[in-house]
Amino acid sequence: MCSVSCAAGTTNCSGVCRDLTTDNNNCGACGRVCPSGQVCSAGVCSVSCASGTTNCSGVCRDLTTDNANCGACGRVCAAGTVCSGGTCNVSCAAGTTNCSGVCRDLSSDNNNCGACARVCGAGTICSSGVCTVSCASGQTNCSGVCRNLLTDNANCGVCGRACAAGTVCSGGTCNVSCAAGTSNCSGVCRDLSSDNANCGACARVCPSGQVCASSVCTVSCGSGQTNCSGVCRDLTSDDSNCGVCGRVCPSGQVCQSSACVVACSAGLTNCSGVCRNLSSDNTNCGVCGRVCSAGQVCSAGVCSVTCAAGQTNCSGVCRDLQTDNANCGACARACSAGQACAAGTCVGQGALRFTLTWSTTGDMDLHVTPPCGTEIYFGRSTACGGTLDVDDTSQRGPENIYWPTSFTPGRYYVCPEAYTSAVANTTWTLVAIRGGVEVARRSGVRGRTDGSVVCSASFPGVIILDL
Ligand SMILES: [Ca+2]
Repeated sequence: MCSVSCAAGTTNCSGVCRDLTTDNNNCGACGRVCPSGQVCSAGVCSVSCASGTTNCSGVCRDLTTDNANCGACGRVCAAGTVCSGGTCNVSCAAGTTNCSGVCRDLSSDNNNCGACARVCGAGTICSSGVCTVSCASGQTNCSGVCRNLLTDNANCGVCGRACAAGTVCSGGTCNVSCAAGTSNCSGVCRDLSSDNANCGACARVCPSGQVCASSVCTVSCGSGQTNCSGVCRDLTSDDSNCGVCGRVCPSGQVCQSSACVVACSAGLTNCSGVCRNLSSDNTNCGVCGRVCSAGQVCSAGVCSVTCAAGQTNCSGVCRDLQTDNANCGACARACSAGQACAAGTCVGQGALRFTLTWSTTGDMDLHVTPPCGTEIYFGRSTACGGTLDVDDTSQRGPENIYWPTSFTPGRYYVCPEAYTSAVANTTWTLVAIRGGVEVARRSGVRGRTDGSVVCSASFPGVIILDL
């Protein structure tokens, strides 16, 4: 007799091959009909389609790979093309493989795991191209599919959290822009240096047999790189492939010299798994493990009998009271969370700050006009989400305006104003700190002492910053 041999992903239901994941009349099992008002999604009758699929006339479709609904319901790819990433192409995008005319992600497709038509058995899931009982490190089981929550726009941070239009998933949060080192390619953050489908530029696809290495398509990975499932990785520094392909460093750790180590913030060094300040740590002075002798202190990375100029001995440790958050202006005077120590004073830091200091005692003022157009200064301490939290009237600053949690990107006018004659022609310094990182530093003098000229493009010596 004639028998039916169904393609991978479909099941023989009384002689007809059905896709049990999406067929409303055979949902999850042959003959199981979804009630009126429900659709079959991932083999379950539901009131709405699962994350990653779209309801097209009552059937849940994956618009990224469905040749009959490519990018939009009803958009059919022409003969000779396949739907990949939501557009009809002559070949499948990197990371996917043409399996009988459909682009499949062999790394996560339970019906095409590691190879076309290789179906994972009951109780297993496809992770990194292997049927396993649980998802590999760095991936999370979202309704039976292993997802990378750091970059998946449909599962960003947690399963099912889809990023809104205009945002992309980067580092597990939906952002308006991609994190450093990645570029926004049609709404997905891509590493152009290593992405075979976006090599050196968005949508520049490496030919079959080639890989993207250092933003160039080549026949093999360059020196210092290793081919991990078709992507060139630097195993010495790749947090997702540390030492060997697929080894993901745990949260809080980074890959250094092929090993997952504790991630230290700027100015600190990992000494056997503990972050140390080598400039002031008496037991790790200059290098890890160098202990200063009794009677000595570590100052600027050198064991000395006294602290270097500009530093103060606080209980045997040399501190810079101008900048040390734990000893700001005086030993043991700690700034609060969300603050930074600037010129010996705790100031608001947050998402963005402008901090002004000057060289002679007196009253300078900081005026800032953010994109909203309302000036922030001593006469209006809060506007447009920004706040003047420190107004110095007698010393050398600081004077500080900051945005605690977020700020509006755009053009900022920053105006250092000499309020009294005592500070006319004093040298001022302005720093802009965005997200804890200094993005601008300017110095100058201000001769006029008329107090409160409106801060705009015509202000003498205005600092214009596009942030
Ligand atoms: Ca002032």
